[in-house]
Amino acid sequence: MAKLIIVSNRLPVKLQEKEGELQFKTSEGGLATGLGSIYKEGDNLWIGWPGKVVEEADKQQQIIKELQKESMFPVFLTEAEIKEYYEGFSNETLWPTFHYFSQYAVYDQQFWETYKNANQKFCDEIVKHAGPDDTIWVHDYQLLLLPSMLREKLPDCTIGFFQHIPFPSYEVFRLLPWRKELLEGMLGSDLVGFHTYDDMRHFLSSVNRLVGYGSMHGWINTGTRSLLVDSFPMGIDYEKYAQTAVSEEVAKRERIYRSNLKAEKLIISIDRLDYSKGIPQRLDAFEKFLEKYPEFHDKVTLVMLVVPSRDEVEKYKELKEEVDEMVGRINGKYSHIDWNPIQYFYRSYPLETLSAFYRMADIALVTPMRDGMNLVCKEYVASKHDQTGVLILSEMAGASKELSDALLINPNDIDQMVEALHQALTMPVEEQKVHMTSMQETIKRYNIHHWVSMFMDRLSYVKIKQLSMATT
Ligand code: GDG
Repeated sequence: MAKLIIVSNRLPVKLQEKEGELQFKTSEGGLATGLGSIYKEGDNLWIGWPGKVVEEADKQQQIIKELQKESMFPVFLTEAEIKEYYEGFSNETLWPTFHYFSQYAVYDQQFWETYKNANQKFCDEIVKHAGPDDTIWVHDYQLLLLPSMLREKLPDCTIGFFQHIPFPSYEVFRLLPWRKELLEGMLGSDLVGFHTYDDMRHFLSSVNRLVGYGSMHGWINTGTRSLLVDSFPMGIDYEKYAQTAVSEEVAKRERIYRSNLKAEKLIISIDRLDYSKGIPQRLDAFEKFLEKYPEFHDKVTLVMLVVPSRDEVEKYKELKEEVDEMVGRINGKYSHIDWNPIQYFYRSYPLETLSAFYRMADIALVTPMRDGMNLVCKEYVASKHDQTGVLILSEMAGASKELSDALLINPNDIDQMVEALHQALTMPVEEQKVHMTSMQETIKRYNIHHWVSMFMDRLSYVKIKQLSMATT
């Protein structure tokens, strides 16, 4: 029977070693939840790196055995591959370029060679499991070359590719020395998906100018085959966030946090530590807000959760220092004995804690410089059980295309962010409810399950269309 093979850089598990014993914890990430219902069906499976460098053969065997029970198969990466393929090419070359931070991009031939080899390693593992009738769904920028590698080995397979981060405009993408090879890698797919229409247009324009293929209504003809490029805005597991927010556990946490936080109004900010998320600019805006509106001193607190991320990469270490310094300076300037304007946490928290913060927050301040989609803002909206609260959202997040009821800001315009904060803090409850209700309707409908079925349906449609094109 035909099966679905999902491929991502990381498997949806956390692998830990406790007293020599290997333990797995299934991840609660959005992708894992969305695909969870389908990847365990029938013979479907998931292939990816288990998240830890394991070189001993006996340990690798143990991991393979354990993961197999969960329909997962590992691709083992070496220390050097993690450094050069993952931290290097993926996170120091592609990530900054695709987020319009090309001044941070490192162009290193060795990183590129290892990126190619690592993509080949994924391909080799997939080939062991895939048959000609199978569908392979490849995820994200770490695996841009994989669709073509697979196409070569498995010409009849159905291959979908989804990119979770933005695709930059041609003028930025063309800066990459390996730009043409990257596009050719993606063109091995039958369907290429992005979060937004703009990303899709940028991709088509780069394909046109760098590879020479035009397009019609998203269809590209390579001369030997046709593929479709389309946008699929990713949603969240709405019910999970809505239900967690009204659970007894979350209500209990909220009572504890409220009694400890003295301020009347709470602003929440949650991101991985990443320069694309605009954390320093957000702090700058909050500091200017405190300066301009002193009547809010003692009354408003910014709860800022920053989740450690890529701390081996130099730019991330620098950013951490910058954020630490800014928080220290602002708190040093404005704190009283019983009020800190910023409560800063550099760690990750369980879902229930996140949910309590979402539920309590009068404002969510989501201001990335660039974001493929941004799920935090959607989770906030889903958690507002009484429809109060205001979302301040960057125009540069893919989510802004769907959430036009948010207060949309340009994260480079600090004064605009200051005024948005003031507007949000003084917005009448009735007005908050109108906007929140409308956003909830959108997010509830276009949830993660909708996203998965849209992509899979479109992929089947492409195959049917290709067949009819071949016979006419
Ligand atoms: C990439 C793209 C795109 C955060 N802190 C904790 C925690 N989180 C969870 C959030 C949310 C997820 O992490 C972050 O997702 P985002 O979408 O906001 O951002 P990226 O990690 O950059 O994701 C992005 C996404 O892929 C999907 O396509 O939207 O644009 O960059 O779900 O809740 N979860 C827990 N504790 C934390 O402390 N449990």
